[in-house]
Amino acid sequence: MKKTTRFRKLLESDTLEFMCEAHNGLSAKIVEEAGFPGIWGSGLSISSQFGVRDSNEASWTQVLEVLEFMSDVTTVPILLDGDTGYGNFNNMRRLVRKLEQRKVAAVCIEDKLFPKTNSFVRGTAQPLADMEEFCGKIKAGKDAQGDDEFSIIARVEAFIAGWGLKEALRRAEAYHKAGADGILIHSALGVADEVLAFKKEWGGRSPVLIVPTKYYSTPTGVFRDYGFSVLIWANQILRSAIRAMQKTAGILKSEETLTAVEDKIAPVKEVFRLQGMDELETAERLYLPRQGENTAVVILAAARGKDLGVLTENKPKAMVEIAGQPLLAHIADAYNAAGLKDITVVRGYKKDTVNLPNLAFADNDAYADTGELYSLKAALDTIREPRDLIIAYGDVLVRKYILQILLESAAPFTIIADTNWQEGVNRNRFADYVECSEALSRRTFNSVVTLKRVSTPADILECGRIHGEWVGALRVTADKFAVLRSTLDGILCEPKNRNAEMGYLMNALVRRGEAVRVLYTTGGWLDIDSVEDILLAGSFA
Ligand code: SPV
Ligand code: MG
Repeated sequence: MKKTTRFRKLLESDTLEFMCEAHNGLSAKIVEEAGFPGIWGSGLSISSQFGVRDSNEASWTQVLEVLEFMSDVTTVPILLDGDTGYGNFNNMRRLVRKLEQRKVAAVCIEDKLFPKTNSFVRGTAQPLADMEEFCGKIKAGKDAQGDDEFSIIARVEAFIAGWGLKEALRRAEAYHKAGADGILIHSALGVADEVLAFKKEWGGRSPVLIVPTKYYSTPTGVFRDYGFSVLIWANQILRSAIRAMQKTAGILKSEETLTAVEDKIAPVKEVFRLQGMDELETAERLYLPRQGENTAVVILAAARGKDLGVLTENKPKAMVEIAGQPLLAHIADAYNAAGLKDITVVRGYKKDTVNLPNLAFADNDAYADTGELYSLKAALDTIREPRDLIIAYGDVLVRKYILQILLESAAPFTIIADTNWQEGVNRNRFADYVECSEALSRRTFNSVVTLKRVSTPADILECGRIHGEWVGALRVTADKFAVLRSTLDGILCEPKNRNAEMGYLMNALVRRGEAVRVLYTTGGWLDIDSVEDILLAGSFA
């Protein structure tokens, strides 16, 4: 049901209905949750939450902004306290159109002069609007509304200004004739006499609304018996918030600790609930790319890196500084940038120096006489549930796109091979050269290339068979987690394999009949084996 329709139903229902004040999105939501079928957008409260006076100091468009937030987070109708309509008939027309755009159901205007003063501030000194002029304003508003069920309430301030019942009735009648959908009769007395007298005379000519802020001691049943249409609690949410804020601020200032307030204020999770964080989380699952979210990364960083000499005397290679931060931090940054946040680093040599934030650690304390697979086992032992995995070297810098290519692969096992492998040969070191089902060519664009063999120290690949160099990252999908684990255990149960490296594992997987997908690339990575590499890495990072 439209909000305008819902407000009309409240206005025209034959029982007394209650509306409650709100002054921003949060309070509007709270009022709706409390069960109120409608919200009073109080001028006093909205100006107060801005910290200004209820004297049209906040511009009407600033009020409108607040109304928009209130309307967006609620489903019940809002009746705006529109003061005097913020100008003449012309301003009123524009106000009505803007309110309708924001799904505000109704506006109440009072017959005073702009800039208005709150009715409880020297009321009898307040001049009333010219009655005819005010009728024109009502008519203009009614003619401006696009939705037939938008409502305009005319607020009669005759009692406030000290003019008495006769004037109140005369004005109410004129406003009714001008098209007002209801009359709000206001009074600043501590008893309800004025509004009761008015209602008695007015009868059922049109719905009557009241604001019993001052005559609050009158039992609500009296208003019910008199047949008032809507009762408005006009400022109590604001006033209770003021008291609570003053109290908490005072305690915090004097006690200088949260312990005195923590269990007396709303928990942060209540703030999140009111903000609708649940919905956002659901939407994120629906709309945000989730690449990498379920992937755990294992970085093998237990080795010292002897070839770096004094640089690794007191820390492992992974912690050697490159461009101002440890190699491992650069590696973690690249993985983070690809959406990979769950990173376990296997430490060994000088493990206490490997202590970067936001990383998990597993230790291979036997690093001195074991190899990479032994370290991998230490990491897998910390990962209980089957997960997608990326196993990577702790001395290899990679560009983010390399990781993205790896993550996009649908294959159960995937590696990246650099076709520019000849460069490495000149560097006179052992490298993870790979022989594949096919060399890179135009044909491989459409075919699935798989791994045949990785060069290992015990079984070095001859030059003629090399198709690329493994860049040091293997991706395994969760459904092959068990295969990976059992292959690894099978290797490590043999004492002679204590020193086995990653190439050995990949060859074992191939021998078991697993297809290890190879994606070719050129460059985009750098392994750090020498002091010269560190210098190169500075510009890479
Ligand atoms: C308001 O809530 O701003 C009102 C009602 O206009 S009163 O303050 O009682 O005049
Ligand atoms: Mg007001």
